Amino acid sequence: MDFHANPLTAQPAIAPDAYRAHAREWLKNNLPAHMRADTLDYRSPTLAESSQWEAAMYRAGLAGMTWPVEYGGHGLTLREHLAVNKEIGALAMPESVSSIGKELAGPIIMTVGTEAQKKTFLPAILQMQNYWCQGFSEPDAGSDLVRLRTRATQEGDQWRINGQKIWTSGAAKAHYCLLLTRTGTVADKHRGLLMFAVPMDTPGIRVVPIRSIDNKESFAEVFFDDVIVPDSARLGAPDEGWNAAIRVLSIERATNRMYRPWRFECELRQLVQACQSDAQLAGRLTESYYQRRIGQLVCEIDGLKGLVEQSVDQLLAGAAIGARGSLTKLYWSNATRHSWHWRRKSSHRSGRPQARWRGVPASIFALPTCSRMPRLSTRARPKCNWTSSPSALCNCQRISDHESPGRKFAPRRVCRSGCRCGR
Ligand SMILES: Cc1cc2nc3c(=O)[nH]c(=O)nc-3n(CC(O)[C@H](O)[C@H](O)COP(=O)(O)OP(=O)(O)OC[C@H]3O[C@@H](n4cnc5c(N)ncnc54)[C@H](O)[C@@H]3O)c2cc1C
Repeated sequence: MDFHANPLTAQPAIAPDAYRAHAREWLKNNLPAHMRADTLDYRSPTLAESSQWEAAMYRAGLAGMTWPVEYGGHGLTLREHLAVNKEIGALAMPESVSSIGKELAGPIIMTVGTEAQKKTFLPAILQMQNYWCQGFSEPDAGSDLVRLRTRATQEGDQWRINGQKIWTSGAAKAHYCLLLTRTGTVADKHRGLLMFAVPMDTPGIRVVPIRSIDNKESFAEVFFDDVIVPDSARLGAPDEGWNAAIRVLSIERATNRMYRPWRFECELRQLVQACQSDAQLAGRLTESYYQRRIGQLVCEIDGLKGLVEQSVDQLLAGAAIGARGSLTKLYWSNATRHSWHWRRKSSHRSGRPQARWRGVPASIFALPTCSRMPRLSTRARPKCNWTSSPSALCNCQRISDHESPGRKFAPRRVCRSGCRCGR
């Protein structure tokens, strides 16, 4: 692959529209065919290929737009970031393999990191020289993050870390972990939390992959047994960990993967085109069921676009995003679910599952939602084994809302067969 840096990015003050046009042109000319999920040539890129591709995007000015020039960024604003993300969304290109570094670790290092940490980590993230994972969730501290127990104890000018994290995306390939720890007791709740940048090759760190229902190992449990890190690995002041974590989470909800609505739009367009080119599926498009589904998705996509644009306006005006960040995540989750549900249903009814939308990512089943769970599989579903015990949980830990929509915490019937049917 031959990637050329675009001279446009060296110019000051380009209008966002011109920047967007530059992004469109560059992506169109440089995205390898085998990385386009809407072509027959598509194959899942290797880590090295993704890394090479993202480094080239950075050199062309399509990553690190808002980061200061002294830390390797392009010194632009969220307007240009949004403009580029619209074009990234418009193409069926692979997800970033370094989004935790670029979109979570980078911004928080920029906010609370020391000058030495900024100079060390930020350019390396943009140049795809290191990957990050996010060590926040624990077995007993998920939504209620303040219950986390992973403990950091200061010993002179170093820290000893003991504990366990779970659902750590990309832990197996990560070079660094953005780790949230506790210096006091669990009773201290939001106080006594401390964040670190921990090298994943530090002795005492053990990564145990979690195999998800789609047979992938994108998550892991990460164990910390007497892990010693120097004080220079600390991100922010002791006791400032909660504020740093909240910043990370608000970035995650509001500005991370801003391209989502434009990507949904792209996928929906491809799906409709695929249906139109297939005699059996084309008929489905005239059915009111599918028309309602498409209409619903279009509304959700438009709503999500509006939220993203408003968040950018608010951030540029220096205002806090507040609840809009959570709303964006909720809209995104619902649109993801509805989109996959519709794909499954259309391919199942036609009897011709399309390669493009055959695999439902397991992660969508863990997304927050107010809608019903889609079925996990339309084929070879094992017979369910129902129980009426209100206290019983499904073996796959998923609570049924089939029989009692809206009462997810008090199901009347749950599946006990361990078939992972989602019911
Ligand atoms: C795709 C994906 C990637 C992830 N990657 C990472 C990662 O890299 N690093 C990381 O640290 N974590 C990661 N997570 C984990 C993450 O964000 C957890 O899903 C989150 O911490 C929730 O924890 P939990 O699974 O224990 O659910 P729980 O906290 O047990 O919640 C289960 C359900 O109960 C609901 N619930 C919980 N408390 C309440 C309440 N008080 N009132 C009403 N409803 C409630 C929740 O909304 C949810 O529906 C990832 C998750 C997903 C889906």
